[in-house]
Amino acid sequence: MDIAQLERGIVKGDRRALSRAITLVESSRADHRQLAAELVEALKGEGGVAREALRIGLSGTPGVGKSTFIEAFGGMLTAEGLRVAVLAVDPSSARSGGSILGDKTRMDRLSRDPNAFIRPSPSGAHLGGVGRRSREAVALCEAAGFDVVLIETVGVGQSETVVAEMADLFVLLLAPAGGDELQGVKRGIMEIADIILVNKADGDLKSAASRTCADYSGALRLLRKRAQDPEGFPKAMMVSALEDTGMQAAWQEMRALADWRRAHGHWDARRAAQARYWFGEEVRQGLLAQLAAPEARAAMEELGAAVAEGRTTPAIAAQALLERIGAQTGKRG
Ligand SMILES: Nc1nc2c(ncn2[C@@H]2O[C@H](COP(=O)(O)OP(=O)(O)OP(=O)(O)O)[C@@H](O)[C@H]2O)c(=O)[nH]1
Ligand SMILES: [Mg+2]
Repeated sequence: MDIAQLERGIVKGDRRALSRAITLVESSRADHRQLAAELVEALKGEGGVAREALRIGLSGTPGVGKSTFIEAFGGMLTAEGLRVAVLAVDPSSARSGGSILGDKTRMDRLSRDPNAFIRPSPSGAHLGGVGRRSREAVALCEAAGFDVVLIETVGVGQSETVVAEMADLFVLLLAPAGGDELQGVKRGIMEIADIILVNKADGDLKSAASRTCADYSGALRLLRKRAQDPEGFPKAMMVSALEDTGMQAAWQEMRALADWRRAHGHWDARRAAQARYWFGEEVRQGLLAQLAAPEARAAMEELGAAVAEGRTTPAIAAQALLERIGAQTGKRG
């Protein structure tokens, strides 16, 4: 694996090099991890404002219309001459074969568009690994010169938070609610949303979409004001991915918000805070990996037995274990 060659390919915008690099960052092999880390580090110099993509996190429950939306929205962007990358983050790996097939037909035009790059989520990964892989894949797309990177996730579990930590904007896609109940959107998700798009505002669903949009506009106004928002944000809007309506308006709002944040220092501040967050995550993941190593597990077993038999206390045994792991780290340099 020639990292320098991959790097040159990515900087030129070579899609095959980008694909291979993403495969590399998705690998869990230790030697691949090392190469991937080096590649991302090498490409960091290629960043800078000129190559900074707008990273948009997009979340929504299964069936809300994410794929259909990305097809319409992404198509609009490439028609404007922008290059668009689409990455999927799927911590559950519960995606059925049907869904992937569905994506192929729902993103048919975009997947054949030379200005678009679509990468489905890697399967069989736990959330900690998924976060790192996706974040590195985003960095690769950025270095490859994409103007917009869409990071899609199914709205289950904590994946929204993970995606929000790698996106400049977070968009929540909702479907029209039947009756007048608010959908079970968790407060935490509402609090990280920058724009709520009520999809399927078409045909019979239009009036329900309109009510849902009003409900969420109201709910958003009740949230605590955030420093990173100009007047009027976060906001709820209606779109129809199927009929391709509201896409321009949604894009205008996203750009307006991104421009305002850039002009007021929030853009850089957010990226800096995210870098710090991912540093902490790497450290935590690294420590967990150390605990999973055979020697650590053996020590855990041994000291655990000692605690169970009352030969020592949990606190003293834990100290002993952590010291042993610390000693190992020292030896490995
Ligand atoms: N009426 C209407 N139907 C839509 C719209 N967008 C998507 N749909 C339909 O909703 C269904 C689900 O759409 P998808 O785009 O596959 O939804 P998804 O969120 O990607 O679903 P998962 O990939 O399973 O999480 C499909 O039958 C779409 O045709 C819309 O704007 N209006
Ligand atoms: Mg989908």
